[in-house]
Amino acid sequence: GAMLSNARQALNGDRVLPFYQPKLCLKTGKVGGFEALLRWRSPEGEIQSPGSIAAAFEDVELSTRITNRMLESIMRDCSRWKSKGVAYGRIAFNASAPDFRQGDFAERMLGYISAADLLPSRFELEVTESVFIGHNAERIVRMLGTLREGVTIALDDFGTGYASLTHLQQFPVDVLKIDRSFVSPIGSDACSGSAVVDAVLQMARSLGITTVAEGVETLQQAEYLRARGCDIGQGFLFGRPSGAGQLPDLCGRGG
Ligand code: G
Ligand code: G
Ligand code: NA
Ligand code: MN
Repeated sequence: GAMLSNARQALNGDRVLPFYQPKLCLKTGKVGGFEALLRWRSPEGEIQSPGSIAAAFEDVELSTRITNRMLESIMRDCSRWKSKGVAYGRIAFNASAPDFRQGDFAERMLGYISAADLLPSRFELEVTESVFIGHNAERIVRMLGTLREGVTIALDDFGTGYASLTHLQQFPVDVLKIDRSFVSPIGSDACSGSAVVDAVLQMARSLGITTVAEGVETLQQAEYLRARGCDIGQGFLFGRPSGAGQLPDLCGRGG
């Protein structure tokens, strides 16, 4: 389809790049890191969102190429920031289910990090629950275990799709990202608070899992989440995804 051919042409033309969106500690208001989000440039030079090539994330060959390309660019950016003393914190990147079909996925991710002479603890892998569906669970647990020698593992879009508490028990995750569809209604006329968000925060706390709220757009949402112990916020209130060049302005210095 058009999505796959757009993705292939963007990869072949070196028109795939990471944008970075800040993640803030809700307690201190400090930037603790960023999520790297794919963008691609159309042949006319316009920046496009990944929705327009989403089918590529379901394809083994293309999702592998995309993840590799993103990691190469992320490592290049991080090396530059490190040499300039930019305190970029921890960088999250995304992988999709087909990436895990490659037996050496975990080693490859760690390889990119060590080749750039960076620490695994500076990186976080975001996966959705689809990674856990229809695959050999033992194999996935082993891969996540290998990565987890340093890399933080986050469960993305939590509460949508296959959301199952079984997954939390079976798969080792450090972070839950509460999907934006639960955060957005908070503070609207119809919704002063969110029982689902409250319950997820409470459950995560008792499991010792760090929580991130996605899609935070208002001060009221940020304050609601902070008051209930949500650790980290991400959303347009704190900053939109932007090119690597903008990142140093959002960071402190010295690490
Ligand atoms: O940035 P935007 O909201 O348009 O992202 C749309 C979707 O694409 C999100 O679900 C996001 O998780 C996903 N996405 C963004 N970047 C990457 C990436 O590098 N790899 C994978 N697998 N998914 C990504
Ligand atoms: O699935 P994932 O959570 O990775 O998707 C993140 C996507 O959500 C990114 O494409 C990003 O552009 C988008 N996004 C980030 N913050 C906000 C926000 O505050 N509001 C909305 N509507 N979208 C956001
Ligand atoms: Na994500
Ligand atoms: Mn998400």
